[in-house]
Amino acid sequence: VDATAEAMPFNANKRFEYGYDNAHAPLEGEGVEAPSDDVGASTLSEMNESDKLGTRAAAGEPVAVGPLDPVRTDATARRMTTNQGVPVSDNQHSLKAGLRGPALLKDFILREKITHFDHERIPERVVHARGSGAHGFFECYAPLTNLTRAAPFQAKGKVTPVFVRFSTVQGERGSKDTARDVRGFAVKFYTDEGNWDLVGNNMPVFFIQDAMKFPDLVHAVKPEPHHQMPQAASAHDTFWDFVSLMPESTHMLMWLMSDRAIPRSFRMMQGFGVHTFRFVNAQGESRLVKFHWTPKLGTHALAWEEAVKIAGPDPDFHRRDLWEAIEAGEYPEWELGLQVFTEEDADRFSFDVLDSTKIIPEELVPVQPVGRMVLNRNPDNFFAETEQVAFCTAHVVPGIDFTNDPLLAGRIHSYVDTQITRLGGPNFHEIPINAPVCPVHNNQRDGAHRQAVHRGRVAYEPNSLGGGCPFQAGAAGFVSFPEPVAQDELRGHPEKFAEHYNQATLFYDSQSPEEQAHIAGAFRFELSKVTVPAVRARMLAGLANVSADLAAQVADGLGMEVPEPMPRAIARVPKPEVRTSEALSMLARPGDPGVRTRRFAILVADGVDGATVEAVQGALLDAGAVPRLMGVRIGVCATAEGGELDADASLENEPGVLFDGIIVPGGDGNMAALRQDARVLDYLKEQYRHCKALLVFGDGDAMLEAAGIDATLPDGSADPGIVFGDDARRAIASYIAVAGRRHWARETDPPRV
Ligand code: HDE
Repeated sequence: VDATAEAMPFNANKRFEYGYDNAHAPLEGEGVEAPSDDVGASTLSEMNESDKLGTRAAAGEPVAVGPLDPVRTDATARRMTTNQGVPVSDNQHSLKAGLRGPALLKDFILREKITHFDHERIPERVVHARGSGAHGFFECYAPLTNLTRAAPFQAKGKVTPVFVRFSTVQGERGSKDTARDVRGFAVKFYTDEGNWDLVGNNMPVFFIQDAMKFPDLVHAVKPEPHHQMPQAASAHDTFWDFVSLMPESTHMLMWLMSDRAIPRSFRMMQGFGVHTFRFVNAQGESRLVKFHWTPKLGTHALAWEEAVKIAGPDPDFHRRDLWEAIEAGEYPEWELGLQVFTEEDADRFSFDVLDSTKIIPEELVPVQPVGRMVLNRNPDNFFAETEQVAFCTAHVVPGIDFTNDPLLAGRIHSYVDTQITRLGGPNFHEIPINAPVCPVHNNQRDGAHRQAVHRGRVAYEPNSLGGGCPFQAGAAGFVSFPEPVAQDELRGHPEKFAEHYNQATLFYDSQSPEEQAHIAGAFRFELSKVTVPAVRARMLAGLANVSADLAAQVADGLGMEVPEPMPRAIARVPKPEVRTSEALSMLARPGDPGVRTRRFAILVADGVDGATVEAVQGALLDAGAVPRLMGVRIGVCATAEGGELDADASLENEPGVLFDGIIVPGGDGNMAALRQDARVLDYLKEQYRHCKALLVFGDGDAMLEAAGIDATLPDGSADPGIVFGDDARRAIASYIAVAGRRHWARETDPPRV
């Protein structure tokens, strides 16, 4: 019998069932040859050299591949064993008393396999359950020694390995990526002085001011407890009931109802540390600081209807996008910026910097770039890395300290605490993805699943039997900033915390008309899902304090009147320093609006003009975009010139919502097959509705007409997002110039097409 996989289109270990062999036991010697010993290999990964381990950073980028190497395993050319290392001879059959007899209890191999399987799930994160991670590095632009002694900022060009996890908040582990939601943006810096976790979000503010309200918020937004609906959605009664009773959430609601809550990609969203943190330098001097991550590709969003439709064909849309970009060597990059200010500056602001529902407008404290972060390696194993990574706000390093933000205080407790349940004990710091890259020595001992083998009899301090080790680091260690506290213990909050609307107004007033329309549309959609009219009315009363215009639009969309504005909690409303801020509008600061890494569908069918396809494909590839040939079905189609093209995807397996742009090449009456396919018309309509750019050759204008698409904007001017390919070369160039952004000007409410 030829045992090569190609020659045996069946389970080679069950060959007897296919008449090759009558034996029910493995052939003698089969599956038990000892692998040749790798002389000199000292780690599992060295013994298991394979291509997978070759996915390393380019030269000069010393990322965190080193510390994980000893635990990376690869089964290539290895025999199968039990968890105890016992070679397994037959992985197909349980041990039985006779071929038709009962299975035997002593089959430890079956029992080990099933027992392990029975326990292979761990609890999902109570929030941020759905996420995707990647490895990379942070590189410092210039030393910040005057501000902080934190290790990553000590020298120009210093590189610190990082692991980053992006997430949605409300949905369960398997929920859709494109829900309207806040995105988590958690960065673990493996510094020389221990791990620093900057556990942020893609929005710079939060719903609540005090950790005391966090369980209430999460219970309100998660699926309702009686029937566990809806999944990964805030559009339901309990969420709006809660937030309408918590006016402090109004500012965050503006962000959540904006397009920031439906990012185009994890690679195209900002990140924020949210709280005010503290930097402390070697002299013990302190400055207050806010952290900002700005994506190199710019901040871009989906259209709401598109986000809803993507959730069907590709619930993994963001996970896939991140994975594919890194595999393709298109490493996502962010710049880290800081807002640095003093306590005296903070005292002068009209808001409290300890209040996480407030930003510090960039007009008051500019953001200074201090370094960049590049993600350049996908995890080897989702569970081992992305699922087991444990971010904790309590993980700070010398030079970084907390402020008295009452939301942060609760987080410092919560993250460590939650890992004890999720990861099954207090030793989660030893799981390879969580382990620091610097040595760890203390007298903490034992606990479930201890990995370290502590030598000697001393596990206390002071000691003389162990030479006094490990010894305290003194001033070289983490020294808490000696912030004076001289107040009575009490429950409550400072006066400025009671101002809830100024910055919600600032946010709304800083948006472009298109962005404002999307915010109004999102409130309308969400509140239309609220079944209790009094909750809708209460929310409208809150919005009336933000903007009369917004409240009126939302009320109109719900068929309601705008009620009296909700009474304000603060007697004298402080005057805001800033009325509009460009930094708050994604469209005002789109960053790079190019086509790099964007996905394009080129429709093909028999009779397609092959030369056009080739030209478009080549130009898109040159621009760093990802063109896909989209057929009525996958496989070969004939070009007008008599050549052949191989369609990568079909209208059925990759619907148009998964693409940033669409190209209809000419040829044979624009490919008769496509014109007869109703899905093509839907495809074109959706591209148009979601304001993406279209490039149409030949008599494709007839196809647009059939789809009801008008190439003029509501104001009568030509739609710059629809390019006609009369002169192929010029058309392709002008298409690429406009195809990286959305053409919102064509949007009407309700849609025309
Ligand atoms: Fe979290 N949060 N959070 N959070 N959070 C968790 O920790 C919590 C808050 C954020 O990819 C949990 O390991 C409290 C703000 C991210 O693994 C938990 C409060 C911000 C992630 C927890 C907040 C965040 C979490 C759940 C209010 C932005 C995912 C599992 C006092 C600055 C990290 C876990 C990852 C995860 C608690 C508020 C961001 C329960 C008590 C504000 C990105 O510990």
